[in-house]
Amino acid sequence: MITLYHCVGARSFRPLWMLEELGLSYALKMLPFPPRVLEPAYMELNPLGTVPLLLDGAVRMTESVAICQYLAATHAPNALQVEAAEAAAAVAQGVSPRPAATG
Ligand SMILES: N[C@@H](CCC(=O)N[C@@H](CS)C(=O)NCC(=O)O)C(=O)O
Repeated sequence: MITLYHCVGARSFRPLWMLEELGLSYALKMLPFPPRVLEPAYMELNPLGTVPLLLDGAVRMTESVAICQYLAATHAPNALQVEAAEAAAAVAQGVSPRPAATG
C-alpha cells in the first residue's frame, strides 16, 4: 500500500497529483506545515522533517520529482509512461530542478 505524507501548498502536491493521474489507491496523511514544528513525531518517520514522504513497501522516498518518476516507472504501463529514449530525455530535462542562475 502506498502512503503519502503531504502538507497543503507544499511540493508534496506533485506526487499527490501523479497518484491521482495514475488512478492508484493510496493512503494520504495530511500534516500541518511545517511538520517539524507542528507535528514533531513526524521526525521519527522522516528525520529531514520535510514533505513529501512516500512509503511503498520497502521503498521510502522524500524527493517530489524522483517520486513522480518512480511512480511512472513502477506502475507502468500507464498514460504517463515515456517509451522512446528521446522523449525520456525531454521529460528528464523538463522535470529537473534548474538553479535560479548559473552566472
Ligand atoms: N527537494 C524536496 C523539497 C522538500 C521540501 O523542502 N519540502 C518543504 C515543503 S515544499 C518542507 O517540507 N518544508 C518544511 C521544513 O523544512 O520544515 C522536493 O523537491 O521534494
